[in-house]
Amino acid sequence: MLRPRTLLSCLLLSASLACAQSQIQSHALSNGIEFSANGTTLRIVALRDDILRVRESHDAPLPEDASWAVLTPSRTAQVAVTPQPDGFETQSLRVSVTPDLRITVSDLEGHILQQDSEPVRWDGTRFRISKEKALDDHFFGLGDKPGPLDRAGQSYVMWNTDSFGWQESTDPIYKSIPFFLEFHEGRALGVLFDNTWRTYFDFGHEMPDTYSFGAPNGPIDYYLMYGPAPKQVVEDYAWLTGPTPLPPLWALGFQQSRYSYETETRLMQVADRLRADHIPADALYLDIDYQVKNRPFTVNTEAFPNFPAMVKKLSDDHFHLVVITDLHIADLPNQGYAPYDSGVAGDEFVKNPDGSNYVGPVWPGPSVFPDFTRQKSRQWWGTLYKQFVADGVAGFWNDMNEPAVFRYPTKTMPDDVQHRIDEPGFTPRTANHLEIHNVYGMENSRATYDGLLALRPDERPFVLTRASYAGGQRYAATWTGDNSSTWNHLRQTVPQILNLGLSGFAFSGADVGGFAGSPSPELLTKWLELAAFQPIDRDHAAKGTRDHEPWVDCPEQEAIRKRYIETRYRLMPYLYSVAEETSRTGLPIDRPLFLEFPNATSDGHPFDLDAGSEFLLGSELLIVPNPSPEEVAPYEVHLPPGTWYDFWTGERIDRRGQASGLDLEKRDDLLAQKPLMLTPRLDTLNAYVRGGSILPMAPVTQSTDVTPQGPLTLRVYPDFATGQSCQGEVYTDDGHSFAYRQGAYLRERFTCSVNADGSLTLRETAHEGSYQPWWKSFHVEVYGWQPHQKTVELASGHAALQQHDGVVSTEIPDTGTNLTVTLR
Ligand code: MIG
Repeated sequence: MLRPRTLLSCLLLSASLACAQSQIQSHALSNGIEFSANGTTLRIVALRDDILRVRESHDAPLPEDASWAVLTPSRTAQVAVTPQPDGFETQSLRVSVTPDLRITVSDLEGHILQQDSEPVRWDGTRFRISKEKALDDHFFGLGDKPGPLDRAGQSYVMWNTDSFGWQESTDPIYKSIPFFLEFHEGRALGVLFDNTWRTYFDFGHEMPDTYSFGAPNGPIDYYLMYGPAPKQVVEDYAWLTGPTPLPPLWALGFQQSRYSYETETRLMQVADRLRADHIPADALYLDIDYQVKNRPFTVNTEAFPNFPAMVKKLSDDHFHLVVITDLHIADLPNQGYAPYDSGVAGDEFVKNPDGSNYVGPVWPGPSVFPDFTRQKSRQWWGTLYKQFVADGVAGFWNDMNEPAVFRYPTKTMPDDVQHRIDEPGFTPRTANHLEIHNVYGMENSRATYDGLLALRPDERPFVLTRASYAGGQRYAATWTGDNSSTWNHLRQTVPQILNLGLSGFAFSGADVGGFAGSPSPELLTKWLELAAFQPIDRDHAAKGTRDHEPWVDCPEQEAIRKRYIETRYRLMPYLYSVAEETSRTGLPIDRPLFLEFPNATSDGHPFDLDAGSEFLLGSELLIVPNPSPEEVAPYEVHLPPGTWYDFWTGERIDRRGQASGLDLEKRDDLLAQKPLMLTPRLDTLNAYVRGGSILPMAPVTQSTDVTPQGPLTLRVYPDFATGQSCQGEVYTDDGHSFAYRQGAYLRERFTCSVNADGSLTLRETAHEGSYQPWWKSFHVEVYGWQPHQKTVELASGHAALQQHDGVVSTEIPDTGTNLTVTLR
C-alpha cells in the first residue's frame, strides 16, 4: 500500500536554510497520503469523503493518536481515496500539496475551499498554520467568546478563565472550543483544531488576507469538514464530537436561581411565590451557600434542617432542584470530610512536581483538585453524588472548573501541576497543567455526567458546566458565566448562544437579568422575554444585587414576564421536538439565519450580517430582538426570504413592510426584500413563523411535570410562495428516561396543502413509536387562509369550523393512524 515517491524540491523548513534541495518522500495511503521531508511528517487522511484530518510533526514522528474531543469511531474512520500526483481525491474533495508542504483543499469542481498561504512556521515546539483569506470570508463558532457573531477581523486565545464581569472585548473567557466554520464564496468549511494547549486563532486581524491558528506546543492535528451547506458542516462536527444529548424535559422549563438562596425558608418562599403567581417554572438552584463553609458535597443543616424532606416537598410541587458541586475539595485532613478522605485514600488529586498534592485557595479555603484526566478518579468523583441522588436532587451545577483558583494574577493552578493521564485510548503518562488546563472542566463535567448515569442508569442526567472543551456538549449544558446587568449584555446573549450552538453546545443560556449588577425593571423584562426563546432559560443573580425574580417590580412588569414564560411552555412540544432533532443531528436549538437560509443573499454572504440580532428557534420560529435594545426609536429589520407570519397576531407579513391581513395576496419577490419598520414596545418581542410550517403547541402548565389539559394545538401556516404547502412534526416521550431508545417515543408528521378549489387538506402520517401522548385530539388553527363553506371533512364525517379574528380553527381527534382532513 505504500508507494514511495521522491520529489526534488526547494524546502523552506527554517529561516536559516534559505533554499536547499532536499528529498520529500510521499507515500500514498489507502485513505490519504503521507509526506516526509527533513524530519517533518505530514499526513492527510479522509475519514469520510467530506471530512479530512491533517496531522503534522516537526523533528519527531507524529505524536500519539488520541483525543479528548473526537469520538474514537469517527477519528479512526477511513474511506478509500484516489491517489493523485500531488495528493488525492475523495468523492467530494481534492487535496493537493506543494513541494514545500502547503495544502490546498478544493471541491471537485475546482473551487478552492482552503489553501495554506505559507508552509507551517515552526519555532521549537511552537507553530503557526496560515491560510489564505478573502476579504469577504466570514468565520463563526469558537464557543462562548463574546463579540460579534462573525469573527472575521478578530483574534482569540483559548485558555479557560474565570472572568467575572467579562465584557464584549474580553478574551479568553470560560471555554475553549477550537472549532470554527468558515464561509468562503457561499461555501462552508468547518475546522476543528484539536490541540488542548493555549491555542490562538487570527481571522485576518493581523493581516486581512490571511487567517491563522497555532499553539505553543502539542500536536498539529486538525479536521476539515466540508459543506458546502453550513448545516452539513454542523452535522459533520456532531459526527466527529457527538451531538448534545436529549435533555430531560424539565431542563427546558423556566429555571430560577440566585447566589444564593441561603435558607430552606427562602427557597420555599421562592417556590411558593412562583406557584402563587402562576409563573410556570421547573427548576430551582442552590448556590454555594447551602454548604458548610463552602465545602462541596456538604449541606448546612442549620439553614436546611431537613434537606431530603425539602427536596421531596419541592418535587411534589413539580420543582426540580439543582445544586452546585464545585470541584475544589477542601484540604481537611483528619476532620471526617469524606470527599477529602476518600480522595486521598484513592490518590485522586493533582500533584506538584515533587509528588505532593497541589493545594490552592478557592471558596472552601485551601483545596485539592481531582485529577479528572484519570478514568479512575472520574469514577471516584461520580460516587460523591450518591447521597444527593438518593435525596432526589435532579441536576448538578459544575462551576469554577476552568479551574478557578484564588491566586493572582493567573487565577488558575500553576503551569507545572501534574496530571496523570490514565485513560482508555491514551498511553498512560504525566502531563503538565499547560496541556490539560483547557480540558479540565470538560473532564469534570464528564465525571459528573457518567457518575449520575452510574447512579441512576435510566435517568437523563442534567449537568450545567462553566468551562469546557470541544466535545463537552456530550456531558453538560453550559452558560455564559458572569455577565452583567446591562443592555449590551442582553444583546450579547444572542451571538454568544448562536456561536456556542454552532460549536456543538446546543443547550446553553446566559444568566437572565445579568449576573453582576442590578437590572432596571425594563431590562429584566426584556431579558425574560428574550430568554424565553433561548435553550436554557435561567434567571440568576450575583450576591449583593437586587432581587431578580419575575415578580419583582410592578404587576405590569410581572404580567409581561409571565406571558413570555407561559409562551415558552405553550411552545414546549415544539421546543422539545427541536431538542430531539438536535440530539440526532447536532443542529443547534437557536440557529443563526445562515444555517436555514444559506442562499439568502446573491453574493453568498451570511444573511445574519444584515439582520442584526435575529435568530431562529428550530427552523420555523424567527425571533427578532431590537438590535439596539436600549433605544426607543423605530428600527428596521430584514426578514429572510419567503412568507412570514406574525407569531403573536397570526397576520401574514405584507411585503410592503406591514402586516397585511389574511388574504391570499401574491408574493412579490422584490418587495419581499424590503425591511420591516418596528416600533419598540416594552411588552413585545417580535417573532415570526415561517410560511410552510405547522407549529405544535400545548396548553400552559405550571411545570413540565404536569400533564397539559386539552388538545395539542397545530398552528398551520401555509406557504403561499411555494405551492401553498406546509409541514411540521411533533416528538414526545416520557421526558426523563432512556426508554425512547427502545421505541417508547412518539413522532407524528403533518403536512398541509391548499387545493385548486381553495380547500385545505391536512394530513397526519401514522404514529412512529409506541409512546402514548397526553393529547387525544388536535386543535387546528389555520392562518392566512379563507374557507368557502366552513365545513371540515373527516373520514368519520363532518366537523364544524370556526372563524375568529382571521383564524380558522377546528377540533379533530388524533386517531393515531393516517389521517386526512379537508377544510372547505
Ligand atoms: O466565584 O457560586 O459563575 O454563577 O453564582 C463566584 C457562586 C463563583 C461563579 C458563577 C456564578 C455563581 C458563583 N460562582
